Amino acid sequence: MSAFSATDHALMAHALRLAERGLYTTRPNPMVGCVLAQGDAVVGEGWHQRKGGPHAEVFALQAAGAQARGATAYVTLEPCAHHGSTPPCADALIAAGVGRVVAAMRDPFPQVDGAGFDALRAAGITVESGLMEAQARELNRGFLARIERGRPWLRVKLATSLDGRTAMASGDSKWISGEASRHDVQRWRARSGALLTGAGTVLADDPHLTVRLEDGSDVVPPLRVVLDPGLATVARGHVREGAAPTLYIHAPDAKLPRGVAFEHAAVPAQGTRFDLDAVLRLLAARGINEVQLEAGATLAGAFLSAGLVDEVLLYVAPVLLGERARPLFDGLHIDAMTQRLKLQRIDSAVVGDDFRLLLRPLPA
Ligand code: AOF
Ligand code: ZN
Repeated sequence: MSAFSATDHALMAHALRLAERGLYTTRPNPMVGCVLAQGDAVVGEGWHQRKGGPHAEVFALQAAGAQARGATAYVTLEPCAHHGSTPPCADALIAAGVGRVVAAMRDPFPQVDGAGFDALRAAGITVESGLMEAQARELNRGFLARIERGRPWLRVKLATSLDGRTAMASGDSKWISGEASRHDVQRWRARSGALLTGAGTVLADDPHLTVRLEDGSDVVPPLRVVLDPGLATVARGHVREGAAPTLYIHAPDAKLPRGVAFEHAAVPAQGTRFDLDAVLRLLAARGINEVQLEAGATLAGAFLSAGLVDEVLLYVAPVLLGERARPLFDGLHIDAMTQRLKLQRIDSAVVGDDFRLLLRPLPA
């Protein structure tokens, strides 16, 4: 393992920032950034924008032209070696005469997985990997979760009162968090490949589950997914309005309503309880990297109890709803401190009058 210079770090940090520009548009593909440099002078840069479009390296090579010869390529992911929507980036880097390739990480995608590095090395190019790998993995945590474990990254978004309540006993929850928080949620929706909810939330809140960004950013609309064992909500709700597609997941024995066209898939269930792991695997198989759950305490609790939650996005509003209101997570069955579920704080911020916490469950 070689030592990377300060210039290497700075240029990889720049490549990561470029990659991030694809946050709302590259899925199911990963975000990738590429910087071509002669010493510390950048001669070309690019990022992957959309599935089917050119990869990051291609944009950077185009910008660099003849200056790519002998340059170092900083890439946030191993250059591809396969003929997918585009020809292999490894070949393009070789053809351009690049002298050295520094990657943040190997690409676990089965058709690449080291083959990109091998091709570059076989052509006599110096290849180093692992620079700012933690940052690169964090950026593409959804893509990596899908490829490496066959399950998307699951984020549970919840708005809570100061006393940990998410809805009144009646189900009413409009509104706990403030307008600034509800606006902030849009950005987290925008990076999600799917927005998941339950039939109960469709009936109680009638959400649209669409993305509306005020700055007009380009967003690939997330798939809306409703867990509806008996297909009771198919004909109602805002969730089927607008440009985004909607998928209904139902129990195998559900009766399909007649006269309504809708996309659906069956997942094993015991009564009204789905096999939640199977739900997530189904979404991974459809190319979903990040799932954002926006539902009530029942589903949130079920996913958490099943150990399927990767992060909790929590908006804490300075209000009290009292003990008759609904909790954050139902069904945790914790009786002693030794059974307590710990979460790690990843980020905290003030959003309007609310607090925003990003937390990840810690292993028991
Ligand atoms: C790179 N540079 O900028 C990206 C890479 O068939 P495609 O074009 O959609 O390729 C998708 C796969 O290519 C994707 O799963 C990932 O392994 C890799 N993405 N590779 O060299 C890039 N976006
Ligand atoms: Zn490529």
